[in-house]
Amino acid sequence: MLRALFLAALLPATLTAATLDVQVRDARGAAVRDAVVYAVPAGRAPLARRTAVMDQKNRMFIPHVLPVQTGTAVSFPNSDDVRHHVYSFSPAKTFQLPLYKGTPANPVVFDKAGVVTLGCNIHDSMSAFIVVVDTPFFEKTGADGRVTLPDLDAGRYTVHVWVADARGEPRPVSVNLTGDQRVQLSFVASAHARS
Ligand SMILES: [Cu+2]
Repeated sequence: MLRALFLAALLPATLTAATLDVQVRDARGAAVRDAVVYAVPAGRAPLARRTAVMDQKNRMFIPHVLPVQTGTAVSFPNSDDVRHHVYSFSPAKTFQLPLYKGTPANPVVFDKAGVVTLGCNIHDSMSAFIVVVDTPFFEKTGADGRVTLPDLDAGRYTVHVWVADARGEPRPVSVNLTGDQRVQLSFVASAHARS
């Protein structure tokens, strides 16, 4: 057992883990920002990030899109001087944090996969999305519409893309990673999140 671990440690990371490069564009070919790309393993997903933060600043939620793994505890600090009243009616997580300032004592645990739409009862313009996924392998695209998911163990994965305001998600893609490869995928989202 010990010897096997030692040998594994000697192998360069590139030989034991695969990397996924994913590009998301809209129908016109423009890069889509803030798309959530996530790879769900066929077997049991390891638990990684367990906490996250959804801040409120200048009467906005920051970030606008927050991907988390199922089971993650999210804290909702209010960094403004005015009070906010955070709520969600989404089936994946229905909750509210009545009018408050500062940081609520208890974070909210997102224990069910799905998209949770956030709002504030006081400020109608405040909105954000928490995208709860059954995998620790996720990332958000930047302005170039690209993400890299590194360190994926060998095995079969289903790669999904979620885009706010899109008319339906692009069809998920199944990939079989051997643990020693770099795979490129591209998706077309039916509508641009923000133009
Ligand atoms: Cu508010």
